[in-house]
Amino acid sequence: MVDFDLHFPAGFLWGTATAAHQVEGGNTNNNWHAWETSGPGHVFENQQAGAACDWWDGQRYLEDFDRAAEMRNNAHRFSVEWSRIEPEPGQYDDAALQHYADMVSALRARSMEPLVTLHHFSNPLWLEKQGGWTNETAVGHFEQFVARVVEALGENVTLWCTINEPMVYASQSFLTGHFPPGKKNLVSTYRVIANLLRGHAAAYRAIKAQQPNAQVGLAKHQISFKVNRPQLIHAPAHDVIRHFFNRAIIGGLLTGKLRLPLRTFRVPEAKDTLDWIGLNYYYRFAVGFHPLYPQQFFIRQSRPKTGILGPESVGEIWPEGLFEHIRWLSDVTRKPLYITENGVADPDDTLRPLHMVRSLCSVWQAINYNAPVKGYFHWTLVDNIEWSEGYDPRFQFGLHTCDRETQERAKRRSAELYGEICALNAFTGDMAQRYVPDQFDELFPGVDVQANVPLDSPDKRQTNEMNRI
Ligand code: IFM
Repeated sequence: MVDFDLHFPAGFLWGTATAAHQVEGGNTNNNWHAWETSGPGHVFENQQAGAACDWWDGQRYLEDFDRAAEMRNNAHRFSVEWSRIEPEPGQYDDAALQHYADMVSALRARSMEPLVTLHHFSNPLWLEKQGGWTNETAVGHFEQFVARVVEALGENVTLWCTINEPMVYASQSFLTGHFPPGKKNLVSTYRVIANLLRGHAAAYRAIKAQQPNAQVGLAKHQISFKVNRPQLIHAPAHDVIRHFFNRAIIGGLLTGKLRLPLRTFRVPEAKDTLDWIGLNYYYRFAVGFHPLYPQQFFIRQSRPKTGILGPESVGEIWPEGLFEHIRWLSDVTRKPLYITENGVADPDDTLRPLHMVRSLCSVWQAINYNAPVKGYFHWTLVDNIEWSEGYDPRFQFGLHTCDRETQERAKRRSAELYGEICALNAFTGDMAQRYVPDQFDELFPGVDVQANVPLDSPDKRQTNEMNRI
């Protein structure tokens, strides 16, 4: 057996991430329900979230938190649903707030740290009717909502995520039209990005006013990009899209200036409003200049033709990209970093164990370059509704399956692997041998060189130390 351990720092948080609309069920007062029911063509096979994973009426979050505890998770990231807590402007539902307080207590009872997301794609219908985030009044509404949630959950939550994936939300809702309200308008996209940044800043201050010691951040989705050839022609397109998608918001948080292609917004209140930065990472795309895409600054993105390819609509699955994003985000923000989401859609669980290993090797490598990574939240705990992709089985991201008709769950093998990693706070050679034996040589090249050395040889141990990664 090859002997090595990749240890993670003491106190590292291990968890999974979920989002309210994707797991709760019965959310009928938000923009996503309106979108699902006003198709056709909005969601895969015109599906609706329905009961989802039944975390609301059936309180099945309790059994799923047990599953997380069984995986020896010491943290969980979930989001609160604005439309439940504030069903009409200024009217708060105490029972809904109590439900979330109960979820927090259930996590604490299982020795899990809650990380609470305040906005994860869904808006109350009343907000949507006012223009949603295109209207700057959303900022003040969000601030008041956040203050109410913080008051209700109190000191039991100290880790807050203001907004999940602002660039994904803005571009899917207002540029590609895949999310509600299904618009394709660059001016609105820009306005939404600026307002989300303002919303984050307002939420940051609202949280700090009540909890000066709270740790507040946001979850930033980063994409890896590969430049098409010839690079001389395509590199500028790459630089524009990388700046737009990966860097502009971060720049806004650091400088108070949101520099988007052809337009800069001044958002001075956003400066210095980060205690930590969250990284959501999934895919790599190939990008290049294309004369037929004027509405997208003449940029076309496609997936590279080689590598691990999941469903047609997503990019190349390239776990090693985590390293570059961790390095860049921690270098520029100089803040602690959480991997707030990372995972792979894989109904048969054939890719997930290797994906998890390659991802965590990348995280470990970044930590060994002194990146201050504090935790890892796998997306996701149980299969759930994947927004416009609905319940399409090709988009099952769960460590556990979830049959939405019967609500039965089953553990995938990768949940066993994750449980072992979390329990030991390390990934070991023994785990690699058992979970990804076929890929071992590819993952740890060089270990074979010593194949003839007796197992207990100190030389071999030393060589393996050197060959970690
Ligand atoms: O399911 C989503 C999640 O809501 C946001 N980040 C990406 C996940 C997988 O696509």
